[in-house]
This record gives sequence, C-alpha cells and structure tokens, in this order.
Amino acid sequence: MRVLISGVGVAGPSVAWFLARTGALITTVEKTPAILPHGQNIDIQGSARKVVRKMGLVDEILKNNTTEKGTKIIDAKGRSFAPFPVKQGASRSFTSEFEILRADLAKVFYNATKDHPNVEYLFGTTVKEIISNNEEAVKVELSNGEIRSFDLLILADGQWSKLRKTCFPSDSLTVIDKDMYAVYWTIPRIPSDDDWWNIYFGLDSRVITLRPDPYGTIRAMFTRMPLNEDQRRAWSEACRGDRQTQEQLLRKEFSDAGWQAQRLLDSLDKAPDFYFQPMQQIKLSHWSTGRIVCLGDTAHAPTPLTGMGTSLAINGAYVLAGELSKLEEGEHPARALDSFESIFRPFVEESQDIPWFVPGVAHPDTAWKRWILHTGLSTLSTVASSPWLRKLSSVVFDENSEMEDFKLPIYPAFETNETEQEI
Ligand SMILES: Cc1cc2nc3c(=O)[nH]c(=O)nc-3n(C[C@H](O)[C@H](O)[C@H](O)COP(=O)(O)OP(=O)(O)OC[C@H]3O[C@@H](n4cnc5c(N)ncnc54)[C@H](O)[C@@H]3O)c2cc1C
Ligand SMILES: *[C@@H]1O[C@H](CO)[C@@H](O)[C@H](O)[C@H]1NC(C)=O
Ligand SMILES: *[C@@H]1O[C@H](CO)[C@@H](O)[C@H](O)[C@H]1NC(C)=O
Ligand SMILES: *[C@@H]1O[C@H](CO)[C@@H](O)[C@H](O)[C@H]1NC(C)=O
Ligand SMILES: CC(=O)N[C@H]1CO[C@H](CO)[C@@H](O)[C@@H]1O
Repeated sequence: MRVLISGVGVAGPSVAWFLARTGALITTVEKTPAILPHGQNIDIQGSARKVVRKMGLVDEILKNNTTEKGTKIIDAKGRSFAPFPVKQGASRSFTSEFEILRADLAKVFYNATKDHPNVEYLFGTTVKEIISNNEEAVKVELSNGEIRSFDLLILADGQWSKLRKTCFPSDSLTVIDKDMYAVYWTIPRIPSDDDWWNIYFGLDSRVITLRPDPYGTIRAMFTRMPLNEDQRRAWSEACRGDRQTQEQLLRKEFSDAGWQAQRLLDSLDKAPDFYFQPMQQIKLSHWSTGRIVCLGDTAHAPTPLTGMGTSLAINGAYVLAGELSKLEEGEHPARALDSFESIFRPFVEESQDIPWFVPGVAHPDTAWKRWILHTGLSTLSTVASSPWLRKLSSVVFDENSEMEDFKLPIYPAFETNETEQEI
C-alpha cells in the first residue's frame, strides 16, 4: 500500500511508525522546513502511554521530559502557594511525569521513523492539489511539481488543515469556539525562575504562566477570555492577523495584568517562537471520504483545555494503522477507514466533552472570584499532600490515568513477543 501523509506533528509520524511495520510505503510531507520548536508541554495520557510503550519509545520520551517539578499558584503579591508536586505513577498534579514539549515529542516520533527503508520525509513540501480521489487511487500534485498516485492520503496537518477544506463539504465541519485564546513563546531564564509551572490569575480574565523547559529557557504563556464584544472582535481579528498585530494586542491588554506581565511583554519581539491559538474544537461529521482520511487534530481537535489532543492523535494513529493492516492485498481502504471511525469516535466524543464551567472558572474577572479560586486550589493542594486525605481527592484528580481509558484493539501486525517495557 502506498500512503501519503500530510503533516509532521504528533499524528503524522506516529501513524507512519505503525504503517511502516505493515510493509506500506510511506511518503510524508511537511509544510515547514524542519519541525518547529514552537509550543509547550503536552501530556500523554492513559492508553496512549500503552501505545508509546508498544513503540518502545517510553525511555526516549522520559529522557526528553520538561524537568517541571509541579504546579504552583502565584498570588496577587507574587508569592507562591498551593503547590502540586509531580507524583510518580499518578497524575495528582497538573504536571504529569509524561510531559514533554510538543516539538520534542514530534522529533522522537520522526527520529524513530526517518531511517526506515519504507518511509520518506519531504520537508518544506505540501500537497498543492488533490487531482483525483477514486476507485483506483488518490492522485496529487505536490508543491515541488511532482504528480504522484497513492492508495491512501492521511490528513494529519492539524486543526486548521487547508486540505480538509478542499475535500470535505463545509457543512460537515463544526468549529466550537471556547471564547478563550492562548499565546505561547520562549523567554530567557533569569535567576529567580524555578522549575515549577507558576500560574498567576490576573484580574479581568487574564492568566500568565511560566514553565521550565529542558533547554535552560522558560516557556511563557498568556491566556485570556474576552470580557466584552469589542475585545472579542479584537482577539478574533488578531487570529487572522500577523505576528505584529498579535503582539500589539497583547501589549494593549496585558501591560496592567500584574506579576511578570511586563517582563514577558518586553521579551515578545525577540522571541524565537510565537504561537497564537484560539481555543476551538473541530468536529467532523465523517472522518474520511474515498481514499482520504483525517487523523489527529484535523479530525477532532479537542483543544488544550481537555489535555487530550496528543493522546487522541497517538491512539488514533494506532487504530487507523491497525485497521489498515487487516485489509486484503490491493483492497480499497474504505472498510478500514469506516471501522477506524466506528471504533474510535465514541472515545473522541467523550474526550471532547468539556464541562460548562471550563475555562471560565480559571479566568476570574473580579477579585472575589479570584479569591474563591485561590481558596479552592489551596484546599486541593493540602488535600493532595496529606496521605490521609488523599483518598478523598481521587474524586478530583484522576488516579487512574495509568489505566486504559480507551480499550486498545489488539492487532497481530503490532504484537511482538518481547516483554513489554515497564514504565
Ligand atoms: C506549532 C504548534 C504548537 C503547538 N503548541 C501546543 C501547545 O503548546 N500545547 C498544546 O496542548 N498543543 C499544542 N499544539 C497542538 C498539538 O500539537 C496537537 O493538539 C496534538 O499534538 C495533535 O497533533 P497533530 O499531529 O494532529 O497536529 P499538529 O501538532 O498541529 O501538527 C500538524 C502539522 O502539520 C503541518 N502542516 C500544516 N499545514 C500543512 C500543509 N498544508 N502541508 C503539510 N504540513 C502541514 C504543521 O506544520 C504541523 O507540523 C501545537 C501545534 C502546533 C502546530
Ligand atoms: C528528565 O530530564 C532530566 C534532564 O533534562 C533528566 O535528568 C531526568 O532524568 C529526566 N527524568 C526522567 C524520568 O527520565
Ligand atoms: C534517534 O533514534 C535512535 C534509534 O532509532 C536512538 O538511538 C537515538 O537516541 C535517537 N536520537 C534522538 C535525538 O532522539
Ligand atoms: C518470538 O519471536 C521469535 C523471533 O521473532 C520467534 O522465532 C518465536 O517463535 C516467537 N515466540 C512466540 C512464542 O511467539
Ligand atoms: C532536550 C533533551 O533532553 N533532549 C534529549 C532527548 O533525547 C535524546 C535521545 O536520548 C537526547 O539526545 C537529547 O539530548
């Protein structure tokens, strides 16, 4: 089977890893000239940990951890309180031991596939046009001018995939706006920085966070929920604008947010990376059409609010490749694409279900709401650190994050008889 994958994020190289083991011939195109260093911590949850264990990449991932020791809240005077340290084998903190920078994870998957004889990577290349998608093949023109035919095209080019627009009808796509924006960039580390995720809840729904990375720099983030229609319009327009417009908006709206806002704003124009993201979920009524299938954020971006985007991309890659491995020689992939969707969609829909009070509760607009939030977090932190009370906290913190949250099907093609690595 000849497979073309668009996008080298998390989903693209992980599906390439599994498909390569089925003997498929894989070409992967990525728009950027190399994997972008942008983005912050992502977490691998539940069954997705089992998948990376099957890939033998657990040690590689742990070695590339972000070095974060846990989460702390910063009060209005800049003092920290309510620590939630990382606990081995449990997720009783907002930081988990499986946290890695998004780009480092993409690199681990890329590195694990790049030398496979069946896998070809073309950076700085895109699918320019889908010429045909029919019984025989899916034929494309690449940006380098080549015209090539494949048996399957996997769209793994992210939440705002342009190709998805060209092959799925517009009424099959629903974008759910969570009325919140996040902006990430990297700043130099100073002696007063520590190895914790420090979260400051500014007033007027402005949040500032700083986290360590394994490169001796600090990852900064602003998040905001617009307070009124004017602000809502400004943020939504900035999404479509260039970096300069986005930086201007941040300067205008965060300069009086308190804590280290000014330090972060001063570092903006020198930042090597800058990523501006509206919190929007993607829902697609059907994930495939003919020989084209969407995977990862392209099919079902859940937003970072769920903490599930990466795990869904990894689990989905495993199921998609597994279902494809069951096809007869030369068979049209439709049967596998349909079973992939029917097996995986229920878990995706569950993961996309965000409680109504999120993200509002973490974006207090008044001092009173901030006090309630601080008090709640402080109580939780105490509870989580007391062995006696810890049992009670399992209601709040998912103690079962090591357990299979999605029942992984077993595919003979991916089973080895080696002892699985223990975490
Ligand atoms: C730069 C960046 C930073 C991110 N930072 C965070 C973060 O800090 N926290 C968080 O929770 N999530 C972040 N995400 C989202 C997170 O990576 C995904 O939610 C999740 O890992 C699922 O990954 P994916 O592979 O489906 O999509 P993505 O990780 O979005 O990967 C899509 C890939 O496709 C490439 N691409 C786009 N268009 C084309 C095209 N036309 N042709 C070829 N390639 C194309 C992109 O450059 C990208 O490499 C970020 C995504 C990106 C792209
Ligand atoms: C996390 O990374 C640091 C160095 O960046 C390393 O010293 C540490 O051993 C890593 N942790 C694990 C669990 O591998
Ligand atoms: C890349 O993969 C090889 C094995 O395939 C491994 O030995 C090496 O450490 C990896 N390098 C990085 C930078 O991840
Ligand atoms: C385990 O794998 C080896 C080689 O890959 C094979 O010879 C052997 O029969 C396998 N054993 C079982 C129990 O599957
Ligand atoms: C940032 C970091 O720790 N990178 C490491 C990721 O793992 C590879 C392979 O083990 C190392 O070579 C990198 O230094």
